[in-house]
Amino acid sequence: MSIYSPAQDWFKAPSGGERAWIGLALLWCVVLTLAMPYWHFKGKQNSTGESYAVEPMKFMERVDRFVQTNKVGEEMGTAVVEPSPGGDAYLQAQMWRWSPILKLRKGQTYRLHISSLDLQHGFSLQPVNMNFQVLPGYDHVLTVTPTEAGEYHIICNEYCGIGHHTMTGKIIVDE
Ligand SMILES: [Cu+2]
Repeated sequence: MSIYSPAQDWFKAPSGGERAWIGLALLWCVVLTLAMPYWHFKGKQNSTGESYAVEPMKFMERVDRFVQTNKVGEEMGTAVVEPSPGGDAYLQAQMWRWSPILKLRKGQTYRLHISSLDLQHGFSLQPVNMNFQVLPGYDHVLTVTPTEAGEYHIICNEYCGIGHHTMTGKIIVDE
């Protein structure tokens, strides 16, 4: 309860500049609301939302099988794996590493399966700045076609504990 009650006629309808700004803000709300579904369907770097339920241990088994069949090398204890063009590629997130290192070919399309073994992580691909949530229990499939050769770095952009800042990975794209 306030000390003084407000005057009975406290409400003054907005007018002039105030009215214009309210209208502008409202219009912008409408534009952004429409932009969300539009971009979901038209944005070229969006996920199609393709995802499947998967038990973390089952996903780990698939990743292991993928690594065993397609391994081409090793870098600092992490397997370097080259999936067949047009095929499936797997990327596993866990505290606090991304594995394996993927070797892709420019212009080829891959089905990239991403999931986490423990808790929520954030897949952030640099320097192109593509970001996706990585959740345990979900196999999130991204259809990717690298358009430029080079080395891309993956960082975790979802705080996941004491070693979060060391959680980095790599994708190599060859010509
Ligand atoms: Cu993480």
